[in-house]
Amino acid sequence: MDLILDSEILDTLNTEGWILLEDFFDDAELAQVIAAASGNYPSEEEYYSDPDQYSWISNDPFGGLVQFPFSSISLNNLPTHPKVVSLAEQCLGTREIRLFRAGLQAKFAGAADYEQPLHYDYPNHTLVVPDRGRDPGGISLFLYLSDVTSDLGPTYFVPKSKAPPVNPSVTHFLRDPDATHSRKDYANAPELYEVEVPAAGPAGSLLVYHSDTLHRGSAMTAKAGIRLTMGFAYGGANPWEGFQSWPGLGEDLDMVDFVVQASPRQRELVGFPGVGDPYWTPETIAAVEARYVGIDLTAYGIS
Ligand SMILES: O=C(O)CCC(=O)C(=O)O
Ligand SMILES: [Fe+2]
Repeated sequence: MDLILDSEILDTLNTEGWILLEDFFDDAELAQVIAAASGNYPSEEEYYSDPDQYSWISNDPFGGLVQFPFSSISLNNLPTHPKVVSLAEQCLGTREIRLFRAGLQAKFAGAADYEQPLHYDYPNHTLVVPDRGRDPGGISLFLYLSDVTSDLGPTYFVPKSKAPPVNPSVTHFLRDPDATHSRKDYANAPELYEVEVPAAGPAGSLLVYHSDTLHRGSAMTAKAGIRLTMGFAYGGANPWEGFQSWPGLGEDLDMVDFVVQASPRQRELVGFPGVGDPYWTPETIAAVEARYVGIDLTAYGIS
């Protein structure tokens, strides 16, 4: 396993529950990804000159979400980039991991209310509760494709050292001490908002946090401006964990393009049988080659 993080940073992730790594990719790689990602959205000038034309962005805080697979190979390869995979393996302490989800998200200041209550990500990434002593739990990541300044909606975190222990009965914590709510898994906890910290950082930063770290998306207070990120999540290769369904996208032509050019390890991260899996026989290799035109399955052959 390649070690991407030095032990001090890994300790910070484990004790505080989140880290922000600047300059994770080299400049040329990052520039290519930013250019491809930006193509999915109006520019700042285009949006603010006629916001009504882009109602898909403003009608809902997740309106600017475009989920994997994308129509660009450089974007498709990013969530399973070898450096990201090594990082995820190191953070989760195992090679037995899966990509749970990936998506580009653009938020435009003034377009929608991006404020969220403090929450954990695990309740919609696993059907049980992470047990970090015994299983790897999960991690969520955001690659910043634009500068995320304090007025452009940085994610806020309650460091684990200041957070209450996870109580699986409560997953969302509201700022207003008097807020009423009908869900029994919501609680009022204004004190947590006193100790939260923003994860602001320049384009190229990679935010990594545990699925049981309290965090929230925040309002964009700038008059204008775009926050562009790619978010993704990894966790254990278990049927009780996940988010998007990759087999359900099997007929999506962007998924087909991704699979054809991906490495065996990239394919494994979205659920393909790995090299050496008993699934692979001369017959199945021929059948999968027939399904995916142009795929090279040499690595799966019995040598
Ligand atoms: O967009 C963000 O900063 C965080 C979003 C988030 O935490 C979520 O949607 O679960
Ligand atoms: Fe979240």
